[in-house]
Amino acid sequence: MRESTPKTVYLKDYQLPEYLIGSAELTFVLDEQDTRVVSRLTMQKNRKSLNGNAPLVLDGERIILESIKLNGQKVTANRYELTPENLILPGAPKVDVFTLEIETRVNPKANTALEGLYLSRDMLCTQCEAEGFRKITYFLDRPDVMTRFTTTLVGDKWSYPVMLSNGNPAAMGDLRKNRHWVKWEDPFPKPCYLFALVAGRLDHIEDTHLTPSGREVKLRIFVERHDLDKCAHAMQSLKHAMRWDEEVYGREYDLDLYMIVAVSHFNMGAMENKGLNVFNTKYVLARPDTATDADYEHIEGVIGHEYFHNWTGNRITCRDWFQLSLKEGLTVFRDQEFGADRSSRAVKRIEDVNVLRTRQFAEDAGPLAHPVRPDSYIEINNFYTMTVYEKGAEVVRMIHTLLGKEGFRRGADLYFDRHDGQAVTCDDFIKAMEDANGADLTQFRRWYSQAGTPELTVISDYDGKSQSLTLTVRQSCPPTPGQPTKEPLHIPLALGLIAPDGSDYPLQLENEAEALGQTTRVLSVTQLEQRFRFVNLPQEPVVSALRGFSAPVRLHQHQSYGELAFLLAHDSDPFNRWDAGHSLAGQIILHLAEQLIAGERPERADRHLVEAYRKALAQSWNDLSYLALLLGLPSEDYVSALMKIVDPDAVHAARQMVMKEIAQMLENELSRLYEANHREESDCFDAEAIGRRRLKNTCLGFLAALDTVATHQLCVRQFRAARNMTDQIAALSCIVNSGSADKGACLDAFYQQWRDEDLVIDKWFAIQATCHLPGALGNVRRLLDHPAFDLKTPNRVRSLIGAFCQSNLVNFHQSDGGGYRFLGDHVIALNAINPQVASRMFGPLTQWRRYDDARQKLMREQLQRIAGTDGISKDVYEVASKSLA
Ligand code: 0A1
Ligand code: ZN
Repeated sequence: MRESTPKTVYLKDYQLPEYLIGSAELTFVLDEQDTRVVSRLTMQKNRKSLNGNAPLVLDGERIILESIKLNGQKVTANRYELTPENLILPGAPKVDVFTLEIETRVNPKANTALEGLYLSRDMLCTQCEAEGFRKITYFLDRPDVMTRFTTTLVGDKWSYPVMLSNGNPAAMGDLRKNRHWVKWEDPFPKPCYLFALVAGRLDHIEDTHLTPSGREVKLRIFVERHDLDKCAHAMQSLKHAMRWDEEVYGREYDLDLYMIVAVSHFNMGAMENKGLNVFNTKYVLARPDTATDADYEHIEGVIGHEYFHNWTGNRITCRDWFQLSLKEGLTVFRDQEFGADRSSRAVKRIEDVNVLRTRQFAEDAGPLAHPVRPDSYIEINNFYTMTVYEKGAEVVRMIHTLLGKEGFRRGADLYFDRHDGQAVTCDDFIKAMEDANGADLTQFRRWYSQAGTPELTVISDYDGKSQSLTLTVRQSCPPTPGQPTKEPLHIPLALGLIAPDGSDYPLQLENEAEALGQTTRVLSVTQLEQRFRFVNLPQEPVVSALRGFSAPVRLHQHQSYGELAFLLAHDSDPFNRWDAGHSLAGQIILHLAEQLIAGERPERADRHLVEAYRKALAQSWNDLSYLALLLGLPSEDYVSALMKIVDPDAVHAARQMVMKEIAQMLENELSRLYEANHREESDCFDAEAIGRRRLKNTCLGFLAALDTVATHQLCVRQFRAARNMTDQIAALSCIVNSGSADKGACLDAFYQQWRDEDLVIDKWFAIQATCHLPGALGNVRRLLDHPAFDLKTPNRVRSLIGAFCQSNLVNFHQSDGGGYRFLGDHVIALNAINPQVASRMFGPLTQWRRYDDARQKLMREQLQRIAGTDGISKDVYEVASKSLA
């Protein structure tokens, strides 16, 4: 166990910083194992802080202190105090403004946690968010201390020909012994979490962007030489993102240079460091033969996300880490909208909601549930969550829905004007939205402070005589840790009413003189129970509620299979149309699973689904990606979420049954559609080609469920002929999950073809890790010994261990607890190597309360084992202890 319980940090304890750092001149003498850092800080007492005579407490961890000077005078060891986490000067400096010069050393190579300054292959790089800067040098490591940074990098020309930091290059020169130096200046004050440096043997591609105000910005993407041919899409994405932010938000970039570096060892997706984004290679590198259409889309999304942070995050940053969603929720909302504008809005919305409903809803219902603005944490790295990011984005989206597009833009303009250059709170954001619109969001603010997914029940009552429909809407929110009771929320409920002929009724509420022609209305639900009466409805309508998923709630509505099939056929709201089909399929699978659990042997699934699919297949569609989504069955996660006690075996078996039945009943239609959309193309990336591939591979997935020699041949044919990764990997996945005799040969061929492309080899691991056939765990264990596997590379860990535990429910939850032990082993191993990756890995175990007694016991055993680990990190301790509480 830990020697001491890690301490909890509370939002209510926030205090202004007692000292500020106006400027920091940093010099790094780079070395793989012994980098010297000289930091010259211009500091001052913070006049706004009450306690002007407080001791100076700097943050710093795992660094070797060489010397300190205060105003040029050496500070001797008896005049400072060193703890594992701080450097303390007990007596406050006598003057208000002073300089502090601190010399320290760090070992990047020993830094397997990948936080602070570390080595990725032979490249030196940094990750400072949230609290990594304190692992580089002593500093006031908090986001409300904003500093002007100047960085000089000194290094060997052969090892570090390229040396980058934030801002603009200011000077450079040669030194003796084949060494050189470069000086970077960032004119924008920033918190130290946005500091970055990168040094190594890097190549780059370059482009330019002309801003509306006429400035030319140089854009550079740095990668290792062999990856230069995989940067074009990232560059295009960046240019699109820059244009989009100019057009939609009127915001342009503010430095002369924008740099992106791709590194292969990275804990997360990417990081928005000012002027120098550091990216996981996964979100930069793409070539048609190495990356799937989904990869292309994710790259555009993440490039956009990091670029948009320049305004929402960097120019205006967070006062403290409790406000993380101020920048993340808003920036995710911005990247989602960018994606929607760049491709199909409906498809994008469905994908985003799918992630929210399966993953964020589970988080919100589990032991780690927390509000969008958490009020306490042990380790802030544990709060880069689905709730802060995705639910945070939904909260911003609801403001957009309530204020409308123009109102939202007015609010954003005021927010940027009012707070540029400041570190602010979520409340400041809402205030700007209110002030710009004369709106009152008092009740709405509860979305930031209340955890848990609200339940919204909609009951409709049609009265033929008065031709009116009364909707009774009720809201409630389940208790979450630390929040036993909740207040009602302000929920925007978008809805439509559909006539029996499939057309939308114009909507008229009882107190209105006439219908205004609108067919979707946003109702403001603010009370526990509320009634809305719609009039002028000659025939009973079908209610299409929560259109576009207008609020992150669980909707309860009594709908028959027939009504869902009707909505699937007619709803004019593309999200709800898809959702109706999804819900229909989900309920049918759930019903089958329940029959299996009860020991029945259901012969076939309800026919509503097959008939609805048959209808959909007979129509002609413009957006083939959308059709592919319409046909896709809900995930096992989605179905599991509908069960009181999850039975992973029953869910899997039921879903497979439905998959196979659809394939049997619609084999001709699916085969025809497959053939009609199958092309062996290598470099076609327009929406139509992407849609064709998505639809075709959805059809292939169904057909493969038949698991016959003919379908094996079909998959192998596609696998062998594929000239793009989307088709190749789709076919390989079908093969691996089938009884095909060619399985081993295809896996080997794939490995040989791609052995030099790390990101493709990640896919090779993931495909095997997610194989739903029996024996997958044994195979995953064997793959741990594969020469290409490495516990120190987060992408590899996620592709094998993460994929198995998070996306292979049936095998992870095998009843003997083998999957749980496997995860326990690796969380413990990773705890010592990389605590962030370790703690992000064991999400599945935290959900133990959703399973049967036997599984609960086995899962808890592993949590207890983890909690008892020697040398447990704060990250892992927090998740394990909260899960068990
Ligand atoms: N701010 C980044 C996410 C990020 C957070 C933490 C990291 O390391 C601990 C790295 C990246 C983003 O939202 O993209
Ligand atoms: Zn972000």
